[in-house]
Amino acid sequence: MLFSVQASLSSLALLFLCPPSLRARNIVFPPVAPLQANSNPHQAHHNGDPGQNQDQYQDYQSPLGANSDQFLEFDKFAGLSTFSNLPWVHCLSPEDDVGKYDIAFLGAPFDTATTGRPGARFGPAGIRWGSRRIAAPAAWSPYTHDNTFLSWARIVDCGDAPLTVLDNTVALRQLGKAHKIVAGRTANTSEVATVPRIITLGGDHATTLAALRSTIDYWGPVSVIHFDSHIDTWDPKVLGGGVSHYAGVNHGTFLHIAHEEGLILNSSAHAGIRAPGMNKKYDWKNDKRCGFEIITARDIDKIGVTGIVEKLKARVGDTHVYISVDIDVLDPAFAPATGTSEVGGWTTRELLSILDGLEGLKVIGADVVEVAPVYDTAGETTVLAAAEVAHSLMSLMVETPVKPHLSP
Ligand SMILES: [Mn+2]
Repeated sequence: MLFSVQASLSSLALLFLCPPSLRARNIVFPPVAPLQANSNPHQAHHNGDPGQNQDQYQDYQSPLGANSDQFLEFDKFAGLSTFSNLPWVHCLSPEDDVGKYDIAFLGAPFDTATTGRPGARFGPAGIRWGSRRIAAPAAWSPYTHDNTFLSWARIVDCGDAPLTVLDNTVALRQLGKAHKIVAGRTANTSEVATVPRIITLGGDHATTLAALRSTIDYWGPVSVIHFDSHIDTWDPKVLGGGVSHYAGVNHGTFLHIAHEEGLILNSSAHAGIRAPGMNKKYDWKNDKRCGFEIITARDIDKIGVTGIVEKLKARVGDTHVYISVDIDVLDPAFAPATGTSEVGGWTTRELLSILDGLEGLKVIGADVVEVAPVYDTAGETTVLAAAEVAHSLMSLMVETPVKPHLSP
């Protein structure tokens, strides 16, 4: 009681002793005044304080100025969730004119071809959620000082392809059709790149088969750089045990099938492999037959990030490249939210450095798959990593525009 009387007295004393300007901060709500001031950097002061370092901001225009066009458009947490707050385009509309684009994100909510934990059907939504702090006006790389969102390419999010959860054969056919529609539109910046390129947000890894069945139309057979802890070239007779033809098409056999269908070149590579084979020799021999060279997870300890980048670049050479990133290439410490975790994997930083090191390759398609958000941490470890992986894949596409030599 005594204490509170003393406290009240001292507050009163402060009120009378302090000059009015120190009694309270001059806050208004909504905070219109500071925003208006910011809209012109030359008048960026208020309350009579011109600011000490005003000159260094003279070439900087705040995207949030109240008079700027983006005042009601740009907010990382507003509106509906798209990948990195990109504009949504109804790419799958039957209409001809849906708005043009050069690079498209396409969700593939599909997880009924998994052999481990299901849940990747929620991957596209999870990756978008993990990307919500990435936004074009503020995406300047601290490493390159470039902003690949603000380059030549118009980049959009097409939303998710409608895929049945009750029949894998039908679902993969639906996804293939969606890919063909999205890639079949005229590119926005046609003097630079005539065919839009797609980054798929998976979905279990079988979704890559549908993507490769579409890329063949324009790009022919491609080299696949496959980041994964598993080889995924398993013979359907081995993985699935030959239960049925239907069971043979799954997230561990799709690269075997892609090879059988002539979709990929013999200059492909796995990176980050550490899961065991199911037999002593056959899996590895079959993997080689499917066109792959193996870079194991532990190779990074011997040759480092640079060595892995050099190996991958030498392997694919000048060919068209499809990059597929199974998030389980990362150690479960960095990506717990996936279907078939394998310990002893790469860190997020290592993977991002390797991906960025692939600059210059002719990347014609890409994906991030096997993200199953239900197993993620409260800190959203996996979806944050997956979002940044997708951002890196997008940057590779922007850095190297490519034109196809085929027309379907
Ligand atoms: Mn995989």
